[in-house]
Amino acid sequence: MAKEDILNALADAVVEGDDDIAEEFAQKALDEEVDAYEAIVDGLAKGMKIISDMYERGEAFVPSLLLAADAMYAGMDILTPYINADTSAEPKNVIIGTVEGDVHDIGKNLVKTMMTAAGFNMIDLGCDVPLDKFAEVAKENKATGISMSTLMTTTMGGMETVIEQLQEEGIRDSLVVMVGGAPISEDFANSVGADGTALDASTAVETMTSLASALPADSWSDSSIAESKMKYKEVLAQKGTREEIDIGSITAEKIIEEHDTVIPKFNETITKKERFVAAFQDKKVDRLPVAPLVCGLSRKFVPCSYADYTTNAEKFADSVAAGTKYFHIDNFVGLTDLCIAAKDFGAEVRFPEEDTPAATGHLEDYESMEVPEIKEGTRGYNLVQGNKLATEKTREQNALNTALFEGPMVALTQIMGATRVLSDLKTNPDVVLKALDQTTEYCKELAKMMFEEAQPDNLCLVTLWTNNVILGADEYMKTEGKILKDVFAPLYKEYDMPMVIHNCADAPHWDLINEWGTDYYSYTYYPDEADKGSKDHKYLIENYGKDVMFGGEVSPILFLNNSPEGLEKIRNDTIALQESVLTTLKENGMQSKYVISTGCEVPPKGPCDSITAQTYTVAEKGPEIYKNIIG
Ligand code: B1M
Repeated sequence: MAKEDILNALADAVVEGDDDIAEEFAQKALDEEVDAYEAIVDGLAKGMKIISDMYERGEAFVPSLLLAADAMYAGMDILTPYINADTSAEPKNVIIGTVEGDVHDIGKNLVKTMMTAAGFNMIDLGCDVPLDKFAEVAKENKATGISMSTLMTTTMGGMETVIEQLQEEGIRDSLVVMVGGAPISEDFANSVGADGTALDASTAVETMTSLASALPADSWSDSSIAESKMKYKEVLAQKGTREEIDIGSITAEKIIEEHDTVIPKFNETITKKERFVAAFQDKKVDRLPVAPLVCGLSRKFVPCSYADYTTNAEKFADSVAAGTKYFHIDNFVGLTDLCIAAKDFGAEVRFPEEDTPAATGHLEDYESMEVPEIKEGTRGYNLVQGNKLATEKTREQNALNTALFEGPMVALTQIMGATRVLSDLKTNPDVVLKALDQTTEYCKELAKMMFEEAQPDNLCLVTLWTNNVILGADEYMKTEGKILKDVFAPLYKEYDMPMVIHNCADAPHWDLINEWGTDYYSYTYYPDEADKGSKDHKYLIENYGKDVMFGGEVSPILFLNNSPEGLEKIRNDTIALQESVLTTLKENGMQSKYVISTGCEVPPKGPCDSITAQTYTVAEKGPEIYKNIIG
C-alpha cells in the first residue's frame, strides 16, 4: 500500500472517529516502514485538524470531536513507541487542567487533543484542579507550558493565583502560561500576567507552539530560576497578600441596611404578579417585568452557605423571598445547582463552603444506574419542598416563583460525566438512550411532584444540550429532544401549565422551540457567537415572539464588574435593552411579551449591586420608557 494511502486512511479514521481502523492503519504504517512520526503528524493529526475545522464551521459537533480524539489516541498508542529518536525533539510537557471550582472540561479536553496532535506531551490534571497543583507538577516535569481553562467568571481569579505561585517559585519565566475558555479575553490574559490566550483549540495550539519556540533553551537552569525569583520579588511584594473579599456578602449587607430608607420608591401601578402575568399574555403593563437568574447569590441576604441554599428547603425558600424583595424581582427563577438528580442516583457531589456545588464522582457504569424514589431525605424531595415554601413566600410579596429542574440529559451527563455521555452517544447510542429513559422517569416524577405538591407559578426545565455548538439538531432530536416532545410537552399540557424552558447555552437550536410548544424561553445572548447561532431579542421576537415569551439577555460576564463604570454600563445597557425590546415588540404588533433578565446564574461571589443596577433601573426607568414607546 502506498505511503500516501496509509496517511490518508489514518486521517480518515480520525475524522470518522473509528479507533479500529486507526489502529489497523497505524500497524500498517509500521509494517510498511512509514516513519511513525510522519504517520502521526501527516495522518492522525491531520485528521484531527480536519474535524476540528469542521467543528469551527459548525459542520461537526462535540461528540464527533471526542470520538476523533479517541481514534487519534488509539493510533498514537501504536505509533509512539516507534518514533525515531532523531526526528522527535525533546518531549515538550504541557500541564493542562480546568481550575479549581470549575468542572467544565469539554473544551479543555479538546485543547488537550489538539495539543497532543501537535506533538506536545500533555499532562492532564483534569478539572476542578487545586491551584497549587499546576506549579507543583510543572516543576516535577520541567514543563514547557501550562494550559489553564475555565468557563466560569467566578473561577477566573484562580488563574492569577497560579501565575503568582509560579512567580514565587521562580519558574514563571521557565515556561509558557496560557489561559483560555469562553469568558477569557486577551485583556484578562494580559492583566493576570499570562503569555497568551486563544478563542479555540486550534488557535490555542498555534499560540502555544509559537510561544514555546521563543523560550530560552536554559529556561529551567538554576540561574534562570534564581534570576526569576529576584525579578518577581518586588512585583509580588507590591501586590501584598490579598485577602479574599466576598463582595456579594458586603453588598448584600449594604442593601439590607439601606433597603427601606435609601432604595428609591418605584413608581409602579400594578403588582409584580399582575405585571408578569399580563406580559405573558402580551397585555398592557406599566413596564416590562424583570427576572434575573440570581438564584444562589440571593442566599447572601439570609445569609447561608451555598450548600445550605441547595440542600435545606427552608433556607432555599428564605433566599428566594429575600432575593425577590431586595433585588426587586417580579419572577424568581430558582436554580440551585445542576446535580440534584446526580446526587439522588448516587454520584458524588462536592459541596464547597462558598461555591457552586458540582457533581464530581460519576457512576462507573450505566448498569449501576437505578431510578431512585423521590422521598424524604433525597435532594429531589428537598427541591419540591423548597419550592413549595418559596412559592408561598413570594406570593406574600405578590410576586411569582418559577421552580427549575434539570432535564433528563443534564441529569445523565451529571451522573455519568459529560464527555463520556457525549462520546457514547456516537458509539453506544442504545446504552445512552436506555439510561436517558431512566433519568426521564426520575425527572418526570419530579415534575409531577412539583405540579401537584409545590405548585409553583411556573416550572422551568433546563435543556443545556440544545446547543448548536455541542449537539447538532438531529442528534438532539434523537435524544432529549424526542423526550421533550413525547414526554414533557404532554405532561405540561396534562397539568395545564405553560412549557417553560431555560437554555443557558450559547447557540440553541431555535427552530426546536416549536417542537414542544414552548411558552416561555429564558436564554443568554453571546454576541461573539452570533455566527454560530446566538441570537438577540430582535431576531427572536420577530421570528418567535408571537408564540413564546423570551427572557434575556444581559451577559453573565458583565455581572462581575463592580466598578462604578461597570455598574453604569449595566444601567445604560438595561435602558437600551428595554428601548430596543419595546420598539421591536411594537414593530411586531405586540406590547409587553418579554422579560428583562440575565439569562444566566450570577456567580456565587458576584457583586449584588450589579444585579440591582439592572433590576432597579428597570423599576425606575421602565415606566417612562414604556410610556414613551408603547404609550
Ligand atoms: Co455550565 N455554565 N455550569 N455546565 N455550561 C456555563 C459555562 C455558563 C456560561 C452557562 C450560562 O449560565 N450562560 C455558566 C457560567 C456563568 C458564569 O460564569 N457566570 C455556567 C454555570 C453557571 C454552571 C453551573 C454553576 C450551574 C449551576 O449548577 N448552578 C455549574 C458549574 C458547576 C461547577 O463547575 N462548580 C455548571 C455545570 C455544567 C454542566 C456540568 C451541566 C455542563 C458541563 C459538563 C462538562 O464540561 N463536563 C455545563 C455546560 C455544558 C455548560 C455550557 C452550556 C457549555 C460549555 C461547553 O462545554 N461548551 C456553558 C454555556 C455556553 O454555552 N457557553 C455553561 C463547548 C466547549 C467546546 O467550549 O469549553 O468554551 P469551551 O471551549 C472552547 C474554547 O473556550 C477554547 O477552546 C475550546 C474548543 O474550541 N478553550 C481554550 C477552552 N479552553 C481553552 C484554553 C486555552 C485556549 C482556548 O488556552 C489555555
